Amino acid sequence: MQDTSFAIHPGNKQQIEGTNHHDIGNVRSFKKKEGRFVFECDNGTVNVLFYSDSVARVVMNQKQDPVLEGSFAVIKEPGYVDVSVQEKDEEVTLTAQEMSLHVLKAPMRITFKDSDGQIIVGEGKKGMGHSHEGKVICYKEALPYEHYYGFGEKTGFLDKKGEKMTMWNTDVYAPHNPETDALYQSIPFFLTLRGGRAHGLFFDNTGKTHFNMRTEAGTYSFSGDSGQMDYYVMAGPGMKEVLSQYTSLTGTMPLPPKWALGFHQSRYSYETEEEVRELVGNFLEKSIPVDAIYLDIHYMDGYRVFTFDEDRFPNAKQLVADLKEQGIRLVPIVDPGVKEDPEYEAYQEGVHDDRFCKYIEGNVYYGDVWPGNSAFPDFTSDSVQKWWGGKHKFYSDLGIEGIWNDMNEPAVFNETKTMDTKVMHDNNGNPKTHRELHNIYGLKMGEATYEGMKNNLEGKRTFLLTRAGYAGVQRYASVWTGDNRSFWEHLQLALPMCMNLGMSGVPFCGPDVGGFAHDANGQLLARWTQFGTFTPYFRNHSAIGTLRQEPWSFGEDVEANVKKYIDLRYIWMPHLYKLFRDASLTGLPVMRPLVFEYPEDKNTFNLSDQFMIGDNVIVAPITTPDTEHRVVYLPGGEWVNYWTDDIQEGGRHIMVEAPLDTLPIFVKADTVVAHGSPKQSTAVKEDNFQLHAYFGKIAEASYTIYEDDGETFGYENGEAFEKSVNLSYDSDVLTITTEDLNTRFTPDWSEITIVIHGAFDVTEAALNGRNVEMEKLDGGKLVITVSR
Ligand code: MIG
Repeated sequence: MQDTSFAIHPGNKQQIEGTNHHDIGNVRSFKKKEGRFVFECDNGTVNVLFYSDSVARVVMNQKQDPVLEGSFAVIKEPGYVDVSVQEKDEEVTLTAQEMSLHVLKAPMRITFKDSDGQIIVGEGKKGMGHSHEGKVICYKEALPYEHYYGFGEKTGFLDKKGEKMTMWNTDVYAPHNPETDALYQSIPFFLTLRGGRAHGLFFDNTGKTHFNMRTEAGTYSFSGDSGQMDYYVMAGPGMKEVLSQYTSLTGTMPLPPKWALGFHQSRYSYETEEEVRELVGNFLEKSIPVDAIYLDIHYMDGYRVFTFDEDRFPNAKQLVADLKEQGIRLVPIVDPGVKEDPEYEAYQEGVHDDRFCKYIEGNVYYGDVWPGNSAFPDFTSDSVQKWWGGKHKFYSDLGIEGIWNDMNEPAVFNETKTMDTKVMHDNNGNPKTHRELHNIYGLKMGEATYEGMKNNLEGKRTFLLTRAGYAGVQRYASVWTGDNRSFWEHLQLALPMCMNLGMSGVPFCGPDVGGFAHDANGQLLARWTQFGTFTPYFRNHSAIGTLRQEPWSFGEDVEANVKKYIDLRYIWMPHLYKLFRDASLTGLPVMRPLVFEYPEDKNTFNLSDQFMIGDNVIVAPITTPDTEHRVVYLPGGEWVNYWTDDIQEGGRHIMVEAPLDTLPIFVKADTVVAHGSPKQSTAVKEDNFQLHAYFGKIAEASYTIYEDDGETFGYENGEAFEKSVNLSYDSDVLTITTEDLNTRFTPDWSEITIVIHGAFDVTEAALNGRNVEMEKLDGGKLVITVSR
């Protein structure tokens, strides 16, 4: 009935939000207890804990003492933080180095301030509260000029001001549109930008949660249908600091194997071994790079996970080996549903060893998914984690190194689209209902899979792709944005969605290139592939029954266009790999909105149709049909058109020409990007490492090269190559200085080709104090080759 006008029947009165809850009331007592601060209030107990000088946690429980253990997202322990306490009649002040909490007593209201005494975020008329039904809510003061980013995987524009959002992992096949709310991922974290200053807020609640950023009344709120009010405030002061603080709590992405960064080809489904071999043959024959091919649900025997259908795939091991010879990995899909079949090993083991989700009464929960009636592993138990991870030996023994997790919201074919919320999760002996833990099912499946594969691969990095997740999912998996469609609107939608995932701690993300459902067309595929070149995750995928969408599916012109951009991905690979390495250390996203770099520039606040790669490259895809021009915003400074070397003065919008085979790209003047060469896959050795420096007014630029073997964890023991290169020029002399920072890994390439763009007057060059030869090309380009 929701799809007809019946949905707005006058009899359907909705409860007005916030009218039915009790305020936390007054503080009755305050004490310090074992490193935390305890406030007993009229309507609940509040604990405050510090995780660092700039991260504090507030937990409110209306029924019992706040539960501080057992977060699924946070892997950091509260730190020893020097906090000075001041108690007055009306207020308690807790002061750490970078942040202080001012707790008004009657009623309890918390204001967070920075070390200058400026308000980070405060509360006003309303603060924390709870309702009879066990809902918890918190209101914060909102200022008219602030902006919100993050919230994981949401449709709509970049800035979430004015939005109302729900977190409840949901399989949404219906076309995603601006009012599609809950999707596959739930990341209840956001950054607030307030007049150039930023702070973060993470609401760690694994049930259904709501964010109301419709701030007209001067407040925003976040609430949970179950669980505690449990949130962290990160003091910033910049957006980058906030993300580092958030990922210091929830973890950063491990450095993926390099092949995971290549171009991936998928289809629901490549159904037989022959089809896969033919597909690979096409890529090789056409010299289109590819690093991974996906096997969707048809590879299995009756959709039983940990099996291959032996008619369709008579020799999976040989297939995997032959593909690997060509530098291509096979990535099979693994869904959580285990077919109810007493003659099937995974089901037998699951029942026998009590691995499945059950009702409190002890009966196994069954839901209908691809294999029919199925049971669902209870990933909240460590023993199930081990069992499931170990089962992946089936794949690793075949030579498989990467896994694709789907349907792990979990999705079930029924009215509610998921598991019965009454199901009980074991949670290592601390049982909780599915209602309370729904949003972590995908995260915990990802953990089991990642850890299992990592263990099985004995020192090789694994790759996991997941559809569902919760805060912290970045520790295990990359995320694709689910079932989009081959609509231009969905290409547009993917930009802010991926940028906000990046600002939610998930740097490794991307949409299905070309669109999953609906028929693609050549122009859309070409433009979408251009965008995909610069999304951290780059996979072409399409649904059963839709037009084929492989690079050659729409004629030669489109094929050449698509190939140009897949090649470009490999040209940019050394730079992207370095940005992934940085992201794995700092938590800062590879793909980021301009506001992340230019938080003082109002033109960037809601800029949703262009993005940055790292801190110096702007990419402005074409996202509408038959369009060969677009406006690009360039922030203050000088920007170099990547294709023409033209220098543009920033701080303005410019009109850019973008014929069908052109993706507008701008590099910030006086910065460097690293390039390699196009190749069939990342398995092919790189023998043409280049640094491109774009000189502007400052005439100075630097870069730190990062390389490692791309497939083992050796880098964790320092087996990497790092070298800094500094370039500057003064009137007509170019000075290059290099420094080896780490040479414990030896790259495939032995020379670095330095290409300087915009060095018109240079007549001489010196490398570490000695004259070097240089080659002058047209257009102010200069080429110098230095040894590694
Ligand atoms: O449509 O496994 O989002 O990528 O191809 C339901 C089949 C199941 C949903 C995934 C999609 C995948 C498909 N799956």
